[in-house]
Amino acid sequence: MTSTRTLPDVLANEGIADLTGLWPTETVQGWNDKLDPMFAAIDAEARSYVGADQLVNTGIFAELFSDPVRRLIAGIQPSALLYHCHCYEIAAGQDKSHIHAGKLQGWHKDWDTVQYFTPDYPSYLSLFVLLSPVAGDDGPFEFQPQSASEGLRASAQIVQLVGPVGTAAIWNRSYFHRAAPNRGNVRRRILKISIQPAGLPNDRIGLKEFRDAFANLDDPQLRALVDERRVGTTTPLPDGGDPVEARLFPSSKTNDLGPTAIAYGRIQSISRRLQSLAGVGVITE
Ligand SMILES: O=C(O)CCC(=O)C(=O)O
Ligand SMILES: [Fe+2]
Repeated sequence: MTSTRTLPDVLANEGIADLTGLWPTETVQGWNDKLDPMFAAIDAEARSYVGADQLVNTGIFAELFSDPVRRLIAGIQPSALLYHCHCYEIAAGQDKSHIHAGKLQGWHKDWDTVQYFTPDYPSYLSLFVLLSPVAGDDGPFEFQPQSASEGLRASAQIVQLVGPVGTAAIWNRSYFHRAAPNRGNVRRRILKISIQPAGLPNDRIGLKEFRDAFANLDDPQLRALVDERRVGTTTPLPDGGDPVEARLFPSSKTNDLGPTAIAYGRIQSISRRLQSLAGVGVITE
């Protein structure tokens, strides 16, 4: 569904937009050819990762941050810096979400985004590219649009990220979302990028994974995305960006949460907010 609204507008006010097609399917298949042996070596783990440094070494990083992708990112956040950049697999045959399973059937906001949350501007974004085909029982990512400030609602309309390899979305980490349980018999594989303005605190860009990525990149336009020295600055990305029209994701189902769960979630949300304002208990994931 196309709209005449820009991505920053949609990401601030609906929270999620469709990026399918931004990475050609053949390119994504090529990434899987490289990733298959890497993941095969670690498939005993409930959740397994291939990090930013490995994405650089395999050449995937350079294909991932192609010219149109960098311009799209800079069109939303001129000074974007990476916060996450990895591929991960989650185990098959599960009856619970792989993350935050204990509460609200896994529904959560990324609480590390709450302290500097701004309703009018999408500061904390993730991009997902499906690297394995995902149907309803294969642990789809689920997202509740139109309610970053409202909180989680019982039986709310939600977007489910299902589709073939290459299906992609960009979403606001301050909205409620979850991974549905991966009940199927295939490990679900996703490529995840998170971006935020360089001026915001960033406790991940100094990790070895990103330092090694930086050290092994030559292209200044790619290096800027992982340059720890940009933290705390407003330095724009070198190539600049264009405003991009958003494609909306239609909601396809409702969540299974009832009023009691929602009331509990409200209390939890208030308490997290207070902790965050007090500068304690900030959780990153
Ligand atoms: O794996 C997923 O589908 C969602 C994980 C999640 O909560 C996140 O990336 O913030
Ligand atoms: Fe999350």
